[in-house]
Amino acid sequence: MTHPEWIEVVDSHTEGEPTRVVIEGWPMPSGATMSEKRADLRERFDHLRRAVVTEPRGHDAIVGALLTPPVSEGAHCGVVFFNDVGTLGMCGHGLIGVTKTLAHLGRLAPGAVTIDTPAGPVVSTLLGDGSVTFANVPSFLYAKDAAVEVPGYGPVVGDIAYGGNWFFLTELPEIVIGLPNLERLMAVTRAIREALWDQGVANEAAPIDHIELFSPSPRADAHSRNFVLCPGAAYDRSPCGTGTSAKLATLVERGVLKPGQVWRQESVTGSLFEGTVEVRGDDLIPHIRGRAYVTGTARLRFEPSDPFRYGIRPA
Ligand code: PYC
Repeated sequence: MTHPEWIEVVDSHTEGEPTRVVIEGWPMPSGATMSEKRADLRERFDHLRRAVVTEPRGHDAIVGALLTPPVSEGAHCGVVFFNDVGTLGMCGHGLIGVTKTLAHLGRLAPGAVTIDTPAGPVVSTLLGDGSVTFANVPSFLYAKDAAVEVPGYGPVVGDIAYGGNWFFLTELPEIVIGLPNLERLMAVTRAIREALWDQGVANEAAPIDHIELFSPSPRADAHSRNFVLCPGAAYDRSPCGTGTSAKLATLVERGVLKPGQVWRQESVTGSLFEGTVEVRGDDLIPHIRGRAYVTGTARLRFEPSDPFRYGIRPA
């Protein structure tokens, strides 16, 4: 195990959801592909994941981003995203945060760059007004109207879709999506996630670890409001970049949204992502636009005698 005494980070939030980009002090994971780098990070550096994003130096909602050398030709860099419980294939709000952070550090000028992720290369564009738009990995509706029996709530029907991570998307009109209702929203989405796993309602590749609820939005400029339970203990404060991608692919495949047509997704906190879908050959490529703001820079310290050097919760 490597035990760095400090790691430097830049913090930002994207439409309310925090990203912590590691810029120095974390040894590079090895691997010729981003999936191999992600696997190496899991195997050799899980203690650093916990140290950087969980308490006492972080909290459940932070998504960490470890920058790596690129693996595909012409790419600007690679990135492995991680959170309170593990790693992510892609992270939309995180990619917007990484892009703004690189610009803040003087490592990126306005324009488009390719960034490699374990889910595949994505193209991120820093726009003149400071917002960021990214072209995601191919996204798709995997299963329409999948049913699950949720203990305490009854049958729930929803779609299973991929947008760089796996999502179960549904509507529960009896539960209002809003900040005053967070406890109920967390409880029902956790219950759905557990029921999906217990009852084997699944895709073949990876567990469905994000649950996304939708309702109409009170905003005149938004098409929908969502609540997204992330894989660990947190909900997404932004509309979720990969979740909005999964939603857009679902809407296109259901014939509700046309390619190129704008969809504005509001989050439970009231923030907004704007998205469209591009058809590229057989693939649906979501384009998601949002804003991120740098909130701080820090040198996290890990004293050898600190009993919570690698987080409070055990591995
Ligand atoms: O924006 O894709 C996203 C995301 C995933 C988990 C938290 N945010």
